[in-house]
Amino acid sequence: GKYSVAIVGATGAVGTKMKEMLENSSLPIESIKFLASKRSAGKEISFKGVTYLIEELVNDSFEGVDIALFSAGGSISKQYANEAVRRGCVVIDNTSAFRMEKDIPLVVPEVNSEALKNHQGIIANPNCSTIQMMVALEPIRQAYGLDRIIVSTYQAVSGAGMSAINELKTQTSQMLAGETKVEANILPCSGDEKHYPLAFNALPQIDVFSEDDYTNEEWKMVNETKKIMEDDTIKVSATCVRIPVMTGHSESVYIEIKTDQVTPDDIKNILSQSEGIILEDEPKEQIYPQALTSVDKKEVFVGRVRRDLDVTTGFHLWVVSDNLLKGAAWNSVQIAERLHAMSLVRVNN
Ligand code: A2P
Ligand code: 11C
Repeated sequence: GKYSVAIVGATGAVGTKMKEMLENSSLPIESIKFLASKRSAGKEISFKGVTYLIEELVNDSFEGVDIALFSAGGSISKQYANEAVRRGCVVIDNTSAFRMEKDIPLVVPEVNSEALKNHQGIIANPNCSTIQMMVALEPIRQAYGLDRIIVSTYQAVSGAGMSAINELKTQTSQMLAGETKVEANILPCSGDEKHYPLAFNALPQIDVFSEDDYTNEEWKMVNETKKIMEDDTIKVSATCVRIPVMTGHSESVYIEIKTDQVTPDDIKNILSQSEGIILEDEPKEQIYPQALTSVDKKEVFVGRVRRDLDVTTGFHLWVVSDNLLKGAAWNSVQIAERLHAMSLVRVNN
């Protein structure tokens, strides 16, 4: 049959992209509704050339809905996801609300689609910076085993939502106009006490600080990796940094594999044949992944593949993807397409 679909947070940075991904999806859609806060209720939104009115999110919004894509923040997911499931709706949640819950699958389709089989109504979409790293590393792990990951990220402001995008735009134009002191009210993290300008800056804080002086964003990369790869023994450390880029997260990834005698060409060969990856790695031609050229693309771009100079099993890679697409909206819609293909669009397993 065809599905009734809802987007929760339809006016947001990710919600807007969810709509675009659904417009281009093979998922058979019978009807669709766009949910947001009271502030947006009644505003117009167009889908496949038809105009819809945004509706205020309430529990009964999910009556008769088969699939809901959530991206309105963790607290909204905690409040409404189970209400949706109770009404027979499968929830694909793009927030951190349920990711680490044991019985909730955390899915990157290229890596662990099989985990969808155990879903009980809610499926979690991983953090954007985790997703692109998983797509790049899973083929290498399959071929050679993976012992350790050390990653530093260069993350775009759109990951922090529409208000953060607007804050960076304002600060940038103020600084270009010669103002020396610009206001900061949102970044690095709306839930923290101090705020710093991102314009012409680099902020080594994404989300709030937690155990061992790592931030939550860094812990997400550690814990989600182990869950998605189903291996608690992989060593992972992360440093997450926000930079003044609009869209496209970049990552410097160092890995140690479990096999000797592997060359960078071996790794490039594997990556070039893997689902969801585009290898861009021609140093002589100055070809490598860039945030700007990743925008509006669904794939993960990998380049700068090279051996470590000291560790024989060590390699370095540069991994870039559109954080709003593969990092969020596309991964969620891709999960919906897989659920459909696997006949899993139902809440009772
Ligand atoms: P609204 O635009 O009506 O505030 P972003 O991540 O870009 O900041 O977007 C957040 C999304 O979550 C927006 O679509 C926003 O809708 C939605 N949202 C925020 N608070 C609520 C709420 N209380 N109920 C429903 N949707 C909400
Ligand atoms: C960022 N990765 O770039 C974050 C956004 O856990 O879903 C996604 C936060 C999350 O700010």
